[in-house]
Amino acid sequence: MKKNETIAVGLMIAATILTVIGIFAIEKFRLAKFYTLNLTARAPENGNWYPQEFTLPYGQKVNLRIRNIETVTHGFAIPDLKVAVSEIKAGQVKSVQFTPDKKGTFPFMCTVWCSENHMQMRGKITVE
Ligand SMILES: [Cu+2]
Repeated sequence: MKKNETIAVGLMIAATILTVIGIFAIEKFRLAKFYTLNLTARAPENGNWYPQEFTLPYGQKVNLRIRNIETVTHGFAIPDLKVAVSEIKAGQVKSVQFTPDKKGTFPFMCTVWCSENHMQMRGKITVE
């Protein structure tokens, strides 16, 4: 009886560990199919978006990770591709997934009034 209980507890622990590993593996596999791009949000006086110009693959799923390294809130939008992240708070990282469905060069910009240079907080995305 004692031995069976030990086996049962062992199996439960193993099942729990395998479930957790499985969830991470599925998430990793899901995101592996995405073209990932890391974007840093900074007000123009602190260097502006980095990178300020980049290229995305047409028709492929994109995972855009935006990191706000500042002490003010920023926003993000690519109006031509109908992509927007309303608020990225100080220190936050936000991810947005989309598929670029138009070729060309499009502006992207900050959508939150973040500094007196806010209107210059913009960049260019080329989809090809
Ligand atoms: Cu901003």
